[in-house]
Amino acid sequence: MSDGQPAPLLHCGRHRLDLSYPRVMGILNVTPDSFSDGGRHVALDDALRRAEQMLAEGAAIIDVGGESTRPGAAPVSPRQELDRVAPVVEALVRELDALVSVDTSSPEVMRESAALGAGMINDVRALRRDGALQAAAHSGLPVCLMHMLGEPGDMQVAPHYEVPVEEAVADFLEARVAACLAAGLRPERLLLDPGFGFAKTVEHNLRLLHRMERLQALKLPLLVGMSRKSMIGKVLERPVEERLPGGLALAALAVERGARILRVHDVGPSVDAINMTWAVLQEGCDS
Ligand code: 9MG
Repeated sequence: MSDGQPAPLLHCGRHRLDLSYPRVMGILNVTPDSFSDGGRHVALDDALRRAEQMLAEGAAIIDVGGESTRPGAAPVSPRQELDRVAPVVEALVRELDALVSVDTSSPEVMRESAALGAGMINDVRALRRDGALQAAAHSGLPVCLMHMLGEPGDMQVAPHYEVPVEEAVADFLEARVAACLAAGLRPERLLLDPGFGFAKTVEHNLRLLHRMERLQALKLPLLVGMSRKSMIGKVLERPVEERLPGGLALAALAVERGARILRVHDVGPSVDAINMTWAVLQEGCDS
């Protein structure tokens, strides 16, 4: 099926990621509340086992994050973030040879993670922190640029856009791509993400997904994350542990609208949902 998107082979350090079909990125949060409190060694082992399970279920990428970006979350220092993330990145690369993405906005964490063998940078602030553009350019790694206004601490306080949300998101991402190119990042290393749940009401999120074709016009691979998010909770009135069916429906719709990487918690069911969606979309493509 031609969906107007490029079908690149993304160069992620030692790994190559084929984006001619949609792939799953498994979420591995390494904030202190994410794993057992049996000490550093046990927590590292828990993280490794969890990543191993996600890879076995079909994840192509493991996204490691040491800063909570939930609405209202408090900031962490680069040192704290590095202490959480670096041992996990190192172990995932060494023991599992995994394609590791690092969910960070900190130039220090980008540099150190790249040196440890990470294959991708996922920045919810789209390289707007001081020094982040230079650190990402120097790493040579692909970067996911996400749309967000404000900071996680205040982003959900009355989000408002003067133009339709899909236009605001497209304009923002276009400006960030221009900043990246000016800093020496290569266009074939960039991915874009509308940032579902970041400075957006439920209505913004629904509209953005419905009109995601607008972002395909930017001609870069699209990554989306909606897994377990409050937009599902609000529409279906479900607590976080009952949001999987809603999340799978959103994943299928996102693939139909051009997403090539889905960032999810529940890897196995998501892989099935997107592969099934993709099979339908491919129907008739060879004939
Ligand atoms: C870290 N993180 C949390 N939600 C996310 C999303 O929707 N996209 C990306 N790229 N990262 C996210």
